Amino acid sequence: MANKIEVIKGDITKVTVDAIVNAANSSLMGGGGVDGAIHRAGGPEILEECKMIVARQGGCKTGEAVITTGGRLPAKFVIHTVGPVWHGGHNGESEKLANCYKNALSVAVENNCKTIAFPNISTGVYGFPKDKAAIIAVNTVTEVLGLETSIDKVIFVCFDEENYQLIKEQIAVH
Ligand code: AR6
Repeated sequence: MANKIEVIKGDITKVTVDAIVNAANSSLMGGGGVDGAIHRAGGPEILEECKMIVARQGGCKTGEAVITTGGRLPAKFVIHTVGPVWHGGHNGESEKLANCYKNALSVAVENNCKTIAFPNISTGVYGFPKDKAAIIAVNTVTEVLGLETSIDKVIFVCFDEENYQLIKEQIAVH
């Protein structure tokens, strides 16, 4: 399974894969961080599809995932998931973060995506400790790859050096 997981340092909006994952918020109306970067680079089509999803189901709950076009991005799709806000760790944060990875990958499989890139969900504005988040991210993706044989590659795209090193360490453990 480990040979299907990669880590790179960089900007997820530049990565050519079937789907990139967005660390969104439950409004699905865009924001700062990676969410802002994805909407800026992908163009207005992504927000248009988010609006249709909101009209249909009223946003996206923490831990859940929805899919839109990739618009002008090199990726075909954007899978929007909503990470938990860190409140000290006794609020189900770890389980919610694991659900983000699980549900994003299920949506990817349902849409025949074989290559998927993830940012470090919740480790920016939402304040999830990066070391804990890296363990959950790599453990969860490894588990799913053991079950979902249709996925060829999962790439962690880390924007900062600390996340890059932490994810690299976790991949080495598996
Ligand atoms: N490519 C890859 N990773 C990035 C990029 C990029 N272009 N830009 C930032 N990151 P954050 P969150 C990394 O704050 O903590 C938004 O406003 C960043 O270094 O984007 O889940 C949403 O609308 C960090 O490691 O997401 C929500 O309101 C990681 O992406 C809220 O922030 C996540 O940081 C979500 O907060």
